[in-house]
Amino acid sequence: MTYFAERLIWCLLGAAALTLSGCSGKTQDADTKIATAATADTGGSAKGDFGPPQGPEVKAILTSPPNVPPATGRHAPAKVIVELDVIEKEMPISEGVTYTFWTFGGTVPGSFIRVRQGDTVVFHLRNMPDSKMPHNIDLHGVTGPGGGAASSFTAPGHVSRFTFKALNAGLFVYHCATAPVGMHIANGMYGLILVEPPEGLPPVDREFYVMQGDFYTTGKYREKGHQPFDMEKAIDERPTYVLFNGMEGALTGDKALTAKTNETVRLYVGNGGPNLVSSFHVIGEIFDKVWYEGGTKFQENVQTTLIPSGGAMMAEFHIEVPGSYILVDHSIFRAFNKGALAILKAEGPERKDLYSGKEVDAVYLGDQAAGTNRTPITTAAAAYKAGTLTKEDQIAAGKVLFAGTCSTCHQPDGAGMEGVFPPLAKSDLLAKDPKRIASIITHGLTGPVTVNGKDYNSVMPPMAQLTDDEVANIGTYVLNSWGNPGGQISRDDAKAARAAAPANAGGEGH
Ligand code: HEC
Ligand SMILES: [Cu+2]
Repeated sequence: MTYFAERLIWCLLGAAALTLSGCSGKTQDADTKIATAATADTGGSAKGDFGPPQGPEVKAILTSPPNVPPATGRHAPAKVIVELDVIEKEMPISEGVTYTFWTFGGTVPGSFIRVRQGDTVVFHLRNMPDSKMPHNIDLHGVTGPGGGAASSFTAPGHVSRFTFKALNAGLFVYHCATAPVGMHIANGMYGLILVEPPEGLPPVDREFYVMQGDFYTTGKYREKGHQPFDMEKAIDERPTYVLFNGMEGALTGDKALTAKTNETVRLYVGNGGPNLVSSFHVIGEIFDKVWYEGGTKFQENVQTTLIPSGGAMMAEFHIEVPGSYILVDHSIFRAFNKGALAILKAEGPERKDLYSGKEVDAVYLGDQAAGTNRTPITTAAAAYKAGTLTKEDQIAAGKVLFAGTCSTCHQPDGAGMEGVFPPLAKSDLLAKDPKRIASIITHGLTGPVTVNGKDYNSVMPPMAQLTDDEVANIGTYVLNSWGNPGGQISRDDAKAARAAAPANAGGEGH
């Protein structure tokens, strides 16, 4: 049934209070104008009342993230049964870290619900018998006080039922609203309900369900073991984690979202909060369309879109170029230091006409050449040629190179930065296998490492741009500085390390 047929039915059903003149079969133009006027007069929601449900009852298909239920495909209002379980359970929040989540449907975010505007939704909320808390649900797509909260208050081992008519189309957040509300949300009690417009949404190739949330644990970011909720951090809005889909790495590695080039992807993205606003961005893509705030209108050609806490949006983009696209909260420390990072992998043939990949990698010294005294480097190079290179030459050259390459992260005094960049000063990891430094420089290092009793699990990019000479000099400098054991790295050591397999962080030396 078309939208206009729909309107006709609605007119016949006697929504006369709005304006009957909209029903008397005039030109489309006039009709549109009147629809607009009606919207203004009524606040817009009564137009979603298409009368009583028709046809057989429908049981809503609920999906776990990142999956989205299929389109309802319905053209008339129906009675839709939703059965949602509240489950309190321990799950990983990061590698080696667990948290007691409170969930709708056993996942964070909770099950995705998809209905059509005008549907009558009969909502059953079941709280598992082994729950410790009562819970309820406030759906932002409900017209009625509390969005269902008071009617759905459910003790452990009980089930509640309430019914609402989905008057407004849009993408809506739902969440638990039991006191203390902030705590229930912080523990993962939120999800999305899509109310399709009567004509449905335009078909796309892939749909994904992603939801951001901020989490507060007593331990630090990535501190191992079971981590309880930290009320004080939550009140101060100092999250330990900011995550997509409830767990660091929920959508990376082999759990990354996948698509193919030439496909159109639609993301349904919500923000459960409880505190932060998301600056949602996909690195390397431009949203062709964004239904901002989950509403009816779309904006086009958007780079970053704001998703309020307790809000949502839909974004569509066509994929032209294959590769990995990174979903982030562009408040960027959240992405790289609190976990707000997901990956969409697109497969397909290269499109060099659209994106070349790296074309030039030439030396560009810029100001660095003028500002830095590079004499020790040239001295060392000349000494090497003459066959008179000493350890002292290497240390002097390595010192200059270290300042230009490594000190940004490891700090000029090699002290590192706690929890982020491990120290090179008195590093027990280096002492165990001093020659390994050549491999670490040329191949980089990823995965968990322990240095001087502290755990790190981050990424050092490979410094493959350095020549064998430079690697040898930096390595020798580090080994002979800050209480490290001494020793020497030769050009041949560097060459051999570059050719060998990368140093594995999980391997020996860990
Ligand atoms: C962009 C930041 C960054 C730069 C630049 C960088 N590193 Fe690292 N480095 C790291 C990180 C992060 C780790 C830990 C990796 C992990 O967790 O697996 C690390 C680990 C190491 C380690 C082993 C751990 C330890 O403390 O002994 C050594 C040695 C090291 N880096 C040396 C260097 C040297 C030498 C350079 C310059 C050529 C350099 N790094 C440049 C970030 C960096
Ligand atoms: Cu709750």
